[in-house]
Amino acid sequence: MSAHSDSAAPAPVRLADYRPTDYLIDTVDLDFRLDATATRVVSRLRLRPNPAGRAGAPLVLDGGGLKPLRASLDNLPLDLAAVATPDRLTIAEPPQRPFTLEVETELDPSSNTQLEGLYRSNGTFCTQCEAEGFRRITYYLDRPDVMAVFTTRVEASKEEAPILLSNGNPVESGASGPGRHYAIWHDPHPKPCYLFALVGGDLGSIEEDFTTTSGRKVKLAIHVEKGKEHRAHYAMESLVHAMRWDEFVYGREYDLDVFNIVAVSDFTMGAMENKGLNIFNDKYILAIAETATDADYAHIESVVAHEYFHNWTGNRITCRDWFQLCLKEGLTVYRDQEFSGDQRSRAVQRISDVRALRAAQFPEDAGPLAHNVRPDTYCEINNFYTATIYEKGAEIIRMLRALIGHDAYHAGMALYFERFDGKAATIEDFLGCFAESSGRDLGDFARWYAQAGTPRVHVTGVFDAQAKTYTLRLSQSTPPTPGQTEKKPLPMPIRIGLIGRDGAEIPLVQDHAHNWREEKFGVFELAGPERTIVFKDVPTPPVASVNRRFSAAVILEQELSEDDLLLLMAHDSDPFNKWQAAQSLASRLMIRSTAAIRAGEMPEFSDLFALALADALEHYETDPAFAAQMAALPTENDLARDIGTDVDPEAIFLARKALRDGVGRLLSQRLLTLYDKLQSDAPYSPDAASAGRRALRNACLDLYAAGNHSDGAEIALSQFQRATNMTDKMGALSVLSRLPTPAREKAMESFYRAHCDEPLIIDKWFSLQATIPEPDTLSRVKRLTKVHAFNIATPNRVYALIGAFANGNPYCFNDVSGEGYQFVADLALQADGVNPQVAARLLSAFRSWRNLEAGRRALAEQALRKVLETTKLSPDLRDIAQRALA
Ligand code: B3K
Ligand code: ZN
Repeated sequence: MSAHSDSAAPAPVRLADYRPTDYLIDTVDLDFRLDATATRVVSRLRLRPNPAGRAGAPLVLDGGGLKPLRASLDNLPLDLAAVATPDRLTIAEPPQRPFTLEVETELDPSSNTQLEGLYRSNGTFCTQCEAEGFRRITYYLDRPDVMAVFTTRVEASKEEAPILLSNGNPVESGASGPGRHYAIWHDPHPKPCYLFALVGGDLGSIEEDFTTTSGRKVKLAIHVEKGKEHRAHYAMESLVHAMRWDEFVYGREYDLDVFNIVAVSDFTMGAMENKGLNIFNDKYILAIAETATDADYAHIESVVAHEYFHNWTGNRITCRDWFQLCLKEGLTVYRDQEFSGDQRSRAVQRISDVRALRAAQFPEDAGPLAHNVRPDTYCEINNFYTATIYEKGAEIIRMLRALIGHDAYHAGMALYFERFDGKAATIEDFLGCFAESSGRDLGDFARWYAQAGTPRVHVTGVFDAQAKTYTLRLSQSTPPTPGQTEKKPLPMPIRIGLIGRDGAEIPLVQDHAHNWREEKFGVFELAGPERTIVFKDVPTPPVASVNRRFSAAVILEQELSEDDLLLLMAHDSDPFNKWQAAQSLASRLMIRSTAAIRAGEMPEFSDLFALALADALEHYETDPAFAAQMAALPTENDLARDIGTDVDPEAIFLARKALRDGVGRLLSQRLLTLYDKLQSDAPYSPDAASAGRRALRNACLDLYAAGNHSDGAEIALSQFQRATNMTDKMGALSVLSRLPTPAREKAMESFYRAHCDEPLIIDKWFSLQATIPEPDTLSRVKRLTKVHAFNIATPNRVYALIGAFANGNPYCFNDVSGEGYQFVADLALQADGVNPQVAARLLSAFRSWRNLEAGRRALAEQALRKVLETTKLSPDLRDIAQRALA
């Protein structure tokens, strides 16, 4: 099982080439004898010719570096040498009737560092099969449209693995020879093999009983490293909330007698939705006040829900092929976002989702790695678990719902569940349900899936004092992306409000085309390249609040004066646009300062902005978490994106620092007062309201310290020393990390000493140090790669240290020497020998290299070329390097 295929890059796979398989698999019987280095797997497949396939075609099963021991067809032994290679098993002339194929393979889970297939994490046997990991366990038709009923027997040493789990329901268990035991699991729901899972280990568990609305009793269990059971309760609560929510909002019930979650420390992604047996990165399960921040709690709630929601959107209805990945991922992200919005503040949820979309998806869509939400072609499917598939995929569902309305949306979903349950579906199947439920032709809407790039919507408004009308002109265009020069207009919902100079909302009445739905909900459809909307009975020149709630996933270009933005900041009844106004104004100031700094002039400052911000923070009562969002000024990456070309990350850093420092200085007293007022002695609770107060308090400290270094450091140090929960501890340490004082190094050291045996906490320590915006951070990070706690084979460690440096420290990553680029490229190469998916993710940090100013651009290109020139690249890393440079 080598990480690299021997030959050159694999041939691209094309959506247009899809055809059904020639054979179907009805049932799979698996028998695992777990062993650290020599696990034996017997697979017995019941196959039959597919009526939709080619009669008499050879049967070709996928393998991934397998070691076959024997094979038989209908109990007659096959000549292994003739039929099997590590990557393929071929039966040239299979029977044209149902038949049984049995194959035994041997695996070495201990040496599997790719974390795909069967591997070990801290001694626990576990699996990860999506997208194509099952073929690393046994030969199979490893594609999502082959759905079979699985029965799995697992046998292991009783001492090493007292817990034996697989998909479905437990059927039987018992002793099997000296010191060994077994368990049999049966999953009645046909599924593709990417949803197969197995776990064997010595774990601690918590359990809970759940009864579905229709009365099915379900045993819920979460299994974690022994001694950490008490850290799994929040995840369990989240699971129960998610199960209730899916019953209530989508009418979806759980469908097995047990639901197991296992947390492991070595996991490439966040978690995996295997049927009845979710496997999680322990980062998204374990939390108590002393170890996890409020943000960690929120992530746990959303990831637990996300994986649970896949039971219907992904598992019961799966994807016909991997091009349809967004069918399950975009939809499930949308569902988890709505769930979190219902559990917490809707406005704050929307703001954080849009922040994430802009931070990860917009740059992808604007750079060399841009791709359709449903790609036409791929070389390495693992490189398509992207922000575009997930986050933009979710935005498309949100827009669909806004366009057709709540009722048609839910009627369409009900139809989808009914019609495609137990099937492997396509985007066309999905959209067809909504075309039917809404009576609309969704042909144009489907372009959202086929056209890459972020649309730009340009808005202008004209007030006619005589006629008392306000005319709003909207127009859209999408810039070209790699391989797609011609772009067509996309139907999109634009939510609009008009605000008078007094701050009051003006009712929306269209002058000619009266449309009660648009006027009532304020959602206007922009379907073609442009649209003009004339509002009547507008008494005074209004300010248009456009794309409220970020109703369309676009870049808005609206000419608003600074007065207009201040008005929206103070009065917009739409919290998203209130926040957006603050962001836009701050961004405008900092972008002007960036240009000034590059020209050798002084940065700008605006007292009015700072004072408006203070007002917003002080009016925090209704939603402190929202106020904390107001306080978080656009990041350096946000500014780089808004600037677009000829980006100078150092000037951006200085401009942003200047505004933050200025705000902190001007508002010193008010920030400090608020900081004190928000102090609480109540015991820690992770609920949204308490978390919001902590977030705002920490934001106040952060801004205060920006303008008052030595005082700020003192307060931060005292908060750090007194903190009884990780949120306040990290809040303080993060403030300290940006202040080059001896207190910082002392705090870092004491944090390390306190938590050195807790890898998930040390990850926070890695990330903080990797994001210090100072010239010697690179040497610090290099030093940290040598400490005992760092391990290139553990994805969490690599993301926490190297990922944070590459993505969260633009000042140092883009150092004018090019050393940041070299370092990240070298680390990606090192990681490639261990876990190619992690390596590919690291290298994606280069996705915006073309937007840099000429000097840095050349250095970034050099680093990428060096990667590409390396011999023995994994297909994953090669694919990213090639596309980034194309
Ligand atoms: N479906 C998994 C991701 C699998 C990653 C494969 N490389 C997690 C999720 O989206 O729920
Ligand atoms: Zn998912």
